[in-house]
Amino acid sequence: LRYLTAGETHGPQLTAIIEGLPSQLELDFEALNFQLARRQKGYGRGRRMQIEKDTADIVGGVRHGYTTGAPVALVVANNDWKHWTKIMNIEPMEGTDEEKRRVHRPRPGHADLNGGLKYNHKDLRNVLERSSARETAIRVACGAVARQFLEAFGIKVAGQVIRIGEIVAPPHNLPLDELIAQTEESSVRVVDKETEQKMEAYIEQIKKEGDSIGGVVECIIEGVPVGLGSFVQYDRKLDARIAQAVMSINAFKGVEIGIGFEAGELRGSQVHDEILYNEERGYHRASNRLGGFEGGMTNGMPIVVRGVMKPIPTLYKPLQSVDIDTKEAFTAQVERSDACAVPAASVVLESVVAWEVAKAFLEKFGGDSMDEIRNNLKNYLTQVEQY
Ligand code: EPS
Repeated sequence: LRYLTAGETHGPQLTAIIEGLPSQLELDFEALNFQLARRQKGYGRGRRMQIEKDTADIVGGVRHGYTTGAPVALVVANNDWKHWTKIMNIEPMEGTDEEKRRVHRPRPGHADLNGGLKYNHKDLRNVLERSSARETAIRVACGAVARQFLEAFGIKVAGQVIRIGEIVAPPHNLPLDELIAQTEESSVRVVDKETEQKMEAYIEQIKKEGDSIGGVVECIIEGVPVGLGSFVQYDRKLDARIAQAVMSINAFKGVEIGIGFEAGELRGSQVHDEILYNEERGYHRASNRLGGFEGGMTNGMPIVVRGVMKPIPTLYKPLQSVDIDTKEAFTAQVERSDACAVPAASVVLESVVAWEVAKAFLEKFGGDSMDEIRNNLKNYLTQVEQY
């Protein structure tokens, strides 16, 4: 299972091709678009999100509501494109730098300068158009397909915001369905209403000061069978693949599985999850500090992954940089930006983790149709039960 994406933030559309999906997967188009809408929400988003109303068009690989086994092609249109048709035209364009909206002032924290140097672009727009986090819209569309595949096997995906800047959400023990329902009602994807208010006020303050703020988001996946991924080779360890996927989300600077970095502060007896057995549940763990992974494999406990997002680098408060034409210092002017995109990043995290789990699931139980996969899973679960 794999996908590639193409498209620029102010181009006509984002495109993805998913290859390796089995046939007979029923796709719920409304549920797919619901995931795109979730990513657009969240307190702290800027003006661009008022322009976009993201929906995914499926233009290949699906017939009468079911996948055929052929590559699935997805398209998410950019509404903002109509304001950029000349500037983003694929045909050669005459005109001044101003008319072309040439960018020669790299923004600190963005891909602009490194990308310009690497690809030898004197117009940094050629870098920023593709490096923009707009691309996460199509990644969420792919993740939504993976999520529906997992749901067909009773696997559920949830997410929540753990921290925005100084404000931390208190821990809770809600069942997954409750967590999903309550975070959906929250402007910042937290359960606790007091925390929500504090986070909103905090984002307002940051915005007023012309600044931006990041945070920590968490993804939980329940119902995953034991034994996805493998210890036998570095690139088959599923926790490692998830880490790569999380770090590939724009602006993410770190990833943790389970208690993550806290494991470096605690003793072994405080970290490892004791093994229990009973008829009903079979083997399970007394706790889940290791976030569902031992030896690069799922252990049947919920997968718990956290990622940290840095503050968005486009600031109203000017930061110093150097003009690539004159080599002179300047302080950046900003047209529009999000002050905080952490709630949206929570949805992106869910999407990329769901994708990696779906991929590992298909590797283990792989078949060309949903029926074949169901049979493979059933045989394996019987084997595990009888172990
Ligand atoms: C982004 C900059 C902003 C964001 C954009 C990501 O876009 P613009 O430059 O058009 O104002 O709104 O995010 C999205 C469009 C989106 O769908 O999330 C950036 O530089 O990464």
